[in-house]
Amino acid sequence: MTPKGNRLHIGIFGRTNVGKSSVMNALLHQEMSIVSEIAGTTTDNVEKTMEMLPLGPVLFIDTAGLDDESELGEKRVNRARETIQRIDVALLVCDSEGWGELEISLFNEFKSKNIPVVALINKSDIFQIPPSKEDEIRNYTSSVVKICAKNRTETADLIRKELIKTAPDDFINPESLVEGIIEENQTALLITPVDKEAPKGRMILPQVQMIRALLDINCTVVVIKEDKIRETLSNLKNEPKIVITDSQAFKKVSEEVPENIPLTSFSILFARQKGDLKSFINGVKAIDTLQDGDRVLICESCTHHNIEDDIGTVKIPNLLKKKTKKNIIFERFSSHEFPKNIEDYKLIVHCGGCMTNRREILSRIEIAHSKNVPVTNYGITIAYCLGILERASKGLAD
Ligand SMILES: Nc1nc2c(ncn2[C@@H]2O[C@H](COP(=O)(O)OP(=O)(O)OP(=O)(O)O)[C@@H](O)[C@H]2O)c(=O)[nH]1
Ligand code: SF4
Ligand SMILES: [Mg+2]
Repeated sequence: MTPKGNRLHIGIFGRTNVGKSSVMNALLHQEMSIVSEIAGTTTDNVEKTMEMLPLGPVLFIDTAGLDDESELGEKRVNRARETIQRIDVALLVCDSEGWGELEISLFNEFKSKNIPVVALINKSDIFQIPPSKEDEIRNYTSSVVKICAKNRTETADLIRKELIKTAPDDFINPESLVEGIIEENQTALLITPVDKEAPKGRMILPQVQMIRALLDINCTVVVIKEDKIRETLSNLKNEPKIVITDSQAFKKVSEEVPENIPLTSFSILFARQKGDLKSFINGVKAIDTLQDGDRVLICESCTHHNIEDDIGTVKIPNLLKKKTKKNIIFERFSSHEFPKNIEDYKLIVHCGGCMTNRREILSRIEIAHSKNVPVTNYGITIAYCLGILERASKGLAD
């Protein structure tokens, strides 16, 4: 199954009762989200993945109405607003009367984040929108579709056509994980420790994705554990074009892989694809300025089961303590929501983001930078603390 982070994230927004959930159900051809005539029916995000050809794997997110004034409304509205940080395309639903201040402010928010917007004028079976109103909407976005969400097949068809036109190009033609580091038919050596963190009986998602990216360009992929490096290098007829290692084995790998063979890590390649490698490399330097009592935020995009020497709670804090010799306060945050008080932190160390999309990581970097808080990520922190960041990121952040 396609990882969630690689799916086009499509958010459905609008006032209560305009038909957002009906649109979601039309797109999915099933009763996924509850529909009713009572305003405020959707109280929390409803997410569903699907294969939408020819776009490919997408994730739909139905949100609560943004004008919900009920007791719980504020929480719901905040939740819907948080969703804006991680969507690639917005479907903004309104009915014939509903293009007003709320839609305009939402539209401006999407525009400021470069999120393309498809405006959906719903309930066309019972309302006829005046042409002047429709023109007004077209002044905001060229993508305007009149729909009747009750008519599912036609609605899904109209929206799909519009999505094909509006989806961001970096989704339609994404850059490969291994772009620029290896060419067709060359050999890559992957080093994947199988330790307590490795799930039983399978490889973790970043490893699988890397193998797939290499196979896509017909490379030979040699996968080993970290105790077979010397043996494998001497057995291979030709030197590998690139060695890609799990960050946790960096030290040993960099000692055993000769300097003339390029070496990088899974997390550095993912940081390049998912976020902004340059920002992360600049951000990591803040480690050297940390003082006693400074707070560092360990930020994870999903909640996962903690294990004994978990990377976020144990490994990264230990590395930073050792490197800085300062008494740093670490706080951990795992959610799609981003903490409101990030200016209280001297550094944010983000996880690899394998379960999230590029948009969410870029939004987080942008928010942090707007508050002058440096951001880096796990893999880059590990490489930096071990003194091998320069080698591992050579030529990748230009
Ligand atoms: N006539 C007509 N009714 C529609 C259409 N689309 C949705 N509705 C009705 O409008 C009402 C609200 O639809 P929902 O899909 O629940 O709207 P929503 O925007 O998700 O509402 P909240 O979750 O409460 O914010 C329901 O009674 C739907 O049956 C449409 O195209 N035509
Ligand atoms: S915390 Fe981050 S790196 Fe870890 S599994 Fe979740 S998204 Fe992936
Ligand atoms: Mg709803």
